[in-house]
Amino acid sequence: MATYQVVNEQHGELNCWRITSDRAELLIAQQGAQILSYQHVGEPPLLWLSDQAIFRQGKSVRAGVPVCWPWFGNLQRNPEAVQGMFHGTQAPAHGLARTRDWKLLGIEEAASALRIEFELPEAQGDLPHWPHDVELKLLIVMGDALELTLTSRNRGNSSVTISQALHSYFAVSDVREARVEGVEGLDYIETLADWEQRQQQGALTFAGETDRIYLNTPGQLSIVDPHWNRRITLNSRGSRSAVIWNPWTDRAQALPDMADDGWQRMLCIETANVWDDVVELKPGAVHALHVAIGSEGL
Ligand code: TA6
Repeated sequence: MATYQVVNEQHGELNCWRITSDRAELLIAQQGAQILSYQHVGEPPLLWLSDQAIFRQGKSVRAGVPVCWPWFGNLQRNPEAVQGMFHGTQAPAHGLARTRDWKLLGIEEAASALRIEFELPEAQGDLPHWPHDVELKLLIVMGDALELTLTSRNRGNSSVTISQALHSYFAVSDVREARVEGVEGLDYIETLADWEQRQQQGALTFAGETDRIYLNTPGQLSIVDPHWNRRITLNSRGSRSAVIWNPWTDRAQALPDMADDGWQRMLCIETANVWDDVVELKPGAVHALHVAIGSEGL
């Protein structure tokens, strides 16, 4: 990475940075340390940014990679150990981290890659109704792949149990033509049919609303996009579960920050620690959730 440029930009109410290298361009918001878009030079976007995205404080942007932490989705659907960590009455969907301002620790060049690091200082005892002391950092490395590492270190004296996800929105030419490989034969939770456990037959293709938790996931999942002649690869560590989501027609229409046909151009594969894969952090313990996102021709 010979040269790179960092430009501070305001999008609606959100403070953002646009980081451009000779290979790629990344847009990231201070709120949630949320990547909003990412694109390799000469390729269609890799991460999707909704045409109707709303850039407002306290609201996660429909784009890129929201960080879901210290719980995923509806808290009531999490194991009791995760629920018991929150002492409030109104638990926001997908936790507390995605709507709070993170601190940019630094941007530096190392070994032909760019390292961008954020921290959520509030996780050390100052999150509303979540009185635990965890050092929470997100490291983003822009190199041959886009690497994300979300690290939680329990600084307190008692165990902390979390669920989490890197809720990544991928850009596809048309979700109806795309498929996800790596899930063949896996058990999954079908959240749209009473959270029933089922088994995946073959690769996953899309013909309707999809919202599933895949269990015991392998180290690599990929999205095959024939029209764009592209395979997006996700290589993960520290995760044995993944959520795959597409809202399809009716749900997309109900979302104020997604165009009615926006569902056609996106697909979420969320590298996660959910269901029976939640993380118990003993005092002093560290857990790193990692994904490297790359792309190659078919
Ligand atoms: O990851 C899937 C999911 O939990 C869906 O159920 C859907 O609600 C989606 O995330 C988006 O959630 P959000 O709170 O960002 O609208």
